[in-house]
Amino acid sequence: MRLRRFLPCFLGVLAMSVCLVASAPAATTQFDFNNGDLRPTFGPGSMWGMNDTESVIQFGKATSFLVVPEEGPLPDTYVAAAPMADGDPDVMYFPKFPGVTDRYNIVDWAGARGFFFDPASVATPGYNRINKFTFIFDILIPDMMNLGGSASNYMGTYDGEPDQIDGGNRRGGDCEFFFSRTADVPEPTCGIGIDGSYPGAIGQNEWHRVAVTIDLTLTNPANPGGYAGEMRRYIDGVEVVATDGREPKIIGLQGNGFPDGRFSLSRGPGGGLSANGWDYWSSLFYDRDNEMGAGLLSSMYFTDRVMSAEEIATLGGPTVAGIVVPGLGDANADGVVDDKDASILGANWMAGGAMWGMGDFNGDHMVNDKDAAIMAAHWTAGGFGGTVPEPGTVVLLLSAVATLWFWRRR
Ligand SMILES: [Ca+2]
Ligand SMILES: [Ca+2]
Ligand SMILES: [Ca+2]
Ligand SMILES: [Ca+2]
Repeated sequence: MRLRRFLPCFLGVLAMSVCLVASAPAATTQFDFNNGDLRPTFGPGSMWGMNDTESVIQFGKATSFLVVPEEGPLPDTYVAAAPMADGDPDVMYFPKFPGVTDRYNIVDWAGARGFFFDPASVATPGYNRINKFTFIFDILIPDMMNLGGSASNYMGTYDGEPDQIDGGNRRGGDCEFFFSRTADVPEPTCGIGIDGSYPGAIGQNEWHRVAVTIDLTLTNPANPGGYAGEMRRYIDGVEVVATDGREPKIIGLQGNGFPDGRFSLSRGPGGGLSANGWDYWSSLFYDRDNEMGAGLLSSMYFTDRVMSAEEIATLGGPTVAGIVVPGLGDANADGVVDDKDASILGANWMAGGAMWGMGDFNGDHMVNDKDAAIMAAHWTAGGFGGTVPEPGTVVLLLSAVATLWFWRRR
């Protein structure tokens, strides 16, 4: 027992020392919905339901949910949702959320369903809000003929600026990145994007890994001094582009791709005003004028940097295990097992109901010496994490964990 008490104390001291040298890391969070709730698998971010939303969402295996068949007229029977190619994922199901009225008034959220999102990030240097980021969704759309908005064509994802003003019109609660049905036959098909540009082809009741990157800090060489924010879109690791001449700076050329503008992401109340004076949470799968649809979401990944086409290509298509699968011991999923992970493990020592990002690497929902041993066995200090721990602290940590490991087996 003495060693069990010693280790967390040691890790705590280590964490304090690390804080002095660590640079601000990217805020990266992934949700996999494997535990019947909205907690992230790893990372500092969080999401939660508006009003009574969490009473109408469900968790379970994908194939436990019924969806509309791909072909034929509106059915009176349903089929099981498809599994992924590599298995039947744990998912969060959300129904088609109703919009609320009066889209041209500032959002008050009364009666709204959907999710708020806290990226737990800092402002892009020089700006009020997060102007460079990436969202990735492992998602299945079960009923594309029953989406919202005009012609029942739209299903929104994130809304960074509900109070946005485009072309002089206030567009309260309009999402910034949509699925839009672009074909009904031979099967319902959606593209992805915004502002009338929806390339790509996602079929109903199919799993896909959909990524969107936003960079609002770019300038347009053709318009010196003007901004040219860029939205880039990917399906299963492959970039999709429109053919209307607006690529890739689709949102900049549209006139609203400027820093802290419509497409930027909030850090929450008090986090910094948008260009339109908005300062509240960004939302997910909420759209004020009903441009929504039901979804099965297996994983969602967010990072406050613009991932490259090469990185997204490497991630490929949807998988049961999630979008980014950290190596053993890598609590914060930054690719290295170092003192940052040790400090996370130490901060959650003996915690129950634990997730990977708290230091539970063996999946028993406890953070204890078993996880510390796993971390020690996979220690890879150094690399691109940005922090180079002093060799002495690494040796101390490893010796502490190793001692504990041998002690347990005597
Ligand atoms: Ca918006
Ligand atoms: Ca999942
Ligand atoms: Ca790590
Ligand atoms: Ca554990």
